[in-house]
Amino acid sequence: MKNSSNVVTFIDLAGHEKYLRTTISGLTGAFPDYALIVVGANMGISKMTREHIQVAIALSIPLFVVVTKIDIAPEKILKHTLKQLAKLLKSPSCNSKIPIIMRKKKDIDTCLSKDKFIDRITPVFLVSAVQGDGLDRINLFLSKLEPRKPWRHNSTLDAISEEEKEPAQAAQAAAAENKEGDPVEKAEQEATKEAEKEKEQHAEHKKDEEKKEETMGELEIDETFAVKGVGIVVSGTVTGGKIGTNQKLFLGPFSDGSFKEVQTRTVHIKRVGVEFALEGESCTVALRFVKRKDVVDRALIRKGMVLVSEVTKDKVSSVTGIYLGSVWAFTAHIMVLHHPTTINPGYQPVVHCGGIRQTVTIMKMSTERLRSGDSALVDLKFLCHPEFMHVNRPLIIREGNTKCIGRVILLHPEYNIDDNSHFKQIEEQLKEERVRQEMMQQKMLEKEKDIQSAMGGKKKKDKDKDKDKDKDRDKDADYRSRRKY
Ligand SMILES: Nc1nc2c(ncn2[C@@H]2O[C@H](COP(=O)(O)OP(=O)(O)OP(=O)(O)O)[C@@H](O)[C@H]2O)c(=O)[nH]1
Ligand SMILES: [Mg+2]
Repeated sequence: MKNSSNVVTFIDLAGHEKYLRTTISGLTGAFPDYALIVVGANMGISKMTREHIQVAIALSIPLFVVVTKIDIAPEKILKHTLKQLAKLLKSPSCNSKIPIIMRKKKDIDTCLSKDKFIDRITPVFLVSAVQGDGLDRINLFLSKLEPRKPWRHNSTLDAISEEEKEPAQAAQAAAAENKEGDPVEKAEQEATKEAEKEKEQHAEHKKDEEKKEETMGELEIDETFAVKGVGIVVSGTVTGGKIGTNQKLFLGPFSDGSFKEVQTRTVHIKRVGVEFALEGESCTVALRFVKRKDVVDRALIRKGMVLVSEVTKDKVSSVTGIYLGSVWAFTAHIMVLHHPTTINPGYQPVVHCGGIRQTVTIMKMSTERLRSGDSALVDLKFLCHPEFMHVNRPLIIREGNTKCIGRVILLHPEYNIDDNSHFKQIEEQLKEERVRQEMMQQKMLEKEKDIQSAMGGKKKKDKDKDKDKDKDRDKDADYRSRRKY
């Protein structure tokens, strides 16, 4: 661990239907960078394979498939399995993926260098765990994967929360995003002097934010331990900033919505003591309550609780612009993948969102009722206790055979909404966002075309890009190695 430059963490989730709840929690709460779906060559595509692929896609986790036991699968059966798999992946329910079998090492480079792996290409590996066939290719592939930041779902969220606060600022952010875009549009936006001024202010504000983020930290708890002689230890993923030793943090929300001040004693990554853990790393943290009256039993610390460097009450955070407190309810945009009849207000399914898993009540819906295939905005209220939520994070709603996917749009610290007017506002914002996204996509496509037409320069560009990537990696490794073990 100390000498390695590249560490891959595997999270082994359960395959059996009985444990689907746990598997979904693992996929939402452990923030995996990629999902590795294992299929038995001799067994074919099972109901659970479909379910797991669907959940990974709903959570926008890029996936790849390992078809194992090729040593014992008759050729005819293997062919049938691969055909079934291709059919499933290419279907619209899987966002029309493009499965590609990785037969040679070269295929891996081709697939990764296209930078499209994240999007639609789904690598498929054929292996025998017993005879070792194909394992070298998986190892090579794993060593080349880049980490993602699956807990970050900012684009829209920032636009929405900022628009709520200050429409002008949000427009500025959008203008900045479109920097390289349409010159006419740019000219229009820059026409007024006021806009310029605000732009400067925005840049300054951003600098301040960056400075503050240096000392910021957020960890989502997925397990707790009571260690003899150490006390309470929590484990989880760092979802913002860094978590270090002797850092002052807030732990919560407890069932009354409160946060308690704690200080970290030690931080471990894979059982090795470190000075700090960076965003994206899984770690365990030993805690000490700062005030004696705050000391609580380990049993009161739940999955989905957080350690945060800042808690704001009744307002958005000055650092992230996001509400940092406990919320009782939220508005989500959901799509019903399957429901036997209709969903109406009052319905009580379970929501999985990050490390959170709790029963909610549907309070309001933007449509009268929801059937399979429908989508709508819904207000969901937690049944037992408030939670720490992130806007724009994907969620999965389940109850029996019912399955909905969606994302968090708006947080309600307390729920006291009488009418449906907020749905209209959000719908407007979502529409704007879709237009913005389409524009961006269009621009990306145009750029891609430009690159392709300039084929001569392409190879060099790729090389430069690889060089940059290597540089980044070196820098990252350097930063990590400077951390004291
Ligand atoms: N012949 C052969 N057997 C394999 C291969 N891969 C796995 N197995 C066997 O399949 C059995 C099940 O493997 P597991 O790794 O436990 O499967 P799993 O999907 O993790 O099962 P759960 O954890 O129960 O969901 C074991 O007995 C393995 O030895 C392979 O490539 N060839
Ligand atoms: Mg297993």
